[in-house]
Amino acid sequence: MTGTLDIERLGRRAEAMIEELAAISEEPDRLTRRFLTPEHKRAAHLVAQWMAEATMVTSEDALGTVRGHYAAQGETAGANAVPRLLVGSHIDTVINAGKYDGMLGVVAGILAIEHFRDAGRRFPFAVDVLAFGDEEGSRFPTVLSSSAALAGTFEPRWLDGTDRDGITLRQAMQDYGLDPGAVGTAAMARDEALAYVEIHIEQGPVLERANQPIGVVTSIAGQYRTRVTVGGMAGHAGTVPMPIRQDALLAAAEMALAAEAIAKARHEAAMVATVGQMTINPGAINVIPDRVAFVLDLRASSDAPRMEALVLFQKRAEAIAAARGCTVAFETYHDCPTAGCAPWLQDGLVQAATALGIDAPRLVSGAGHDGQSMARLTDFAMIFVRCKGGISHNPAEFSTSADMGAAVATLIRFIEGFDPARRPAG
Ligand code: HGY
Ligand code: MN
Ligand code: MN
Repeated sequence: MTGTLDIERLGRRAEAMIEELAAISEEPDRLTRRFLTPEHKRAAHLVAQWMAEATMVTSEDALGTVRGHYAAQGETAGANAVPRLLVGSHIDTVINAGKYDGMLGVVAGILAIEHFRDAGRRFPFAVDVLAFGDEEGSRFPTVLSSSAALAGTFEPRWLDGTDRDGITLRQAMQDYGLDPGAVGTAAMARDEALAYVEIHIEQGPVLERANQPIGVVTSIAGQYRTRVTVGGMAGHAGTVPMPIRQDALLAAAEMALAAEAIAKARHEAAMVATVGQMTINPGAINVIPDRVAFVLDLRASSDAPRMEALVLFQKRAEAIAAARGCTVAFETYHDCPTAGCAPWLQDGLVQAATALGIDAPRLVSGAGHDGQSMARLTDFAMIFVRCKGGISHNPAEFSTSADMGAAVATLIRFIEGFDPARRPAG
């Protein structure tokens, strides 16, 4: 062990670094930092600077992920295929975001390496700290794309997805200074990745209700993102009688309510359904909408009920469209299965917390995380940090420096005790 840890100081450092990142936004009066924007690049440069100061060798991969490499004991400069423990999270945000979602995990990894730098501590394995740029999927119709690239599961068709301004991911990558043709170079060899560990705010109320600063995640709920496009008939708001309207918006609204009813009926599967984004055409006050597109975000704690629910929703939506003389089309562009956290890593995190006198409960994550991508490459686990009122994806998102310090300290103890040989065979 590298001596006692100053948890309060670690927490204050985390808070200060998070504040610096929070000042980098596309919008003056709220935090929004989408993938491959100039603000993403500024945040990436700041994170790379912190990594370098912590004596990590920094690089940027083909998807813009910033990677900080803390060399293993005796590792020669430029050595290839060095087995490494991966630690990280994302630095992109939703629209009008909180400061902690994603950023905490990157900052925590950097603070852990800073601690080892100060203690002159190296390990038989390297440690890579990762700052992913597209976890939220708030710009392109992709989700978790940068961690997918590292895991080797990036899909070339994603390059043709466009943002709200019609810019393709391919073009945005080129504008950012990346080569879309080089995406494959981001993939890490399976035998290089020993495990992936992520610190993240809980984004829910469980730890606050249990009065615990941190928890250990058992699994991450699977999720669909399905674009629903409803076609109707434009008409004059003043002259078309109600019974003969083909109003695409009202059909879409009824479909959203159907999704809500389906999710409420499957509460035993912790099912949740959300429509957070909707476009209405032509969008004129006095014109009956003729085309409405929305995205259904559908999640559950296991995959079977989630699949059943999507089929049921599509049936109900088709019936609603038919009854209103409208059409409906579906495109599921994100289908991420439930991902289980490796028990041996969970146990390592619980032991690390226990060594600090913290009794970390285990809990499920309803929110998605880069760990779902990384699960396709290696075993993964997560530490959750209590957040005020469980509020997230909201500027009111808040975690205390003491709780963040406890999470960073737990990560430090986990890395010190990490032994890849404990990974179960097979
Ligand atoms: O949507 C999610 O669960 C995550 O915040 N991307
Ligand atoms: Mn988020
Ligand atoms: Mn997140």
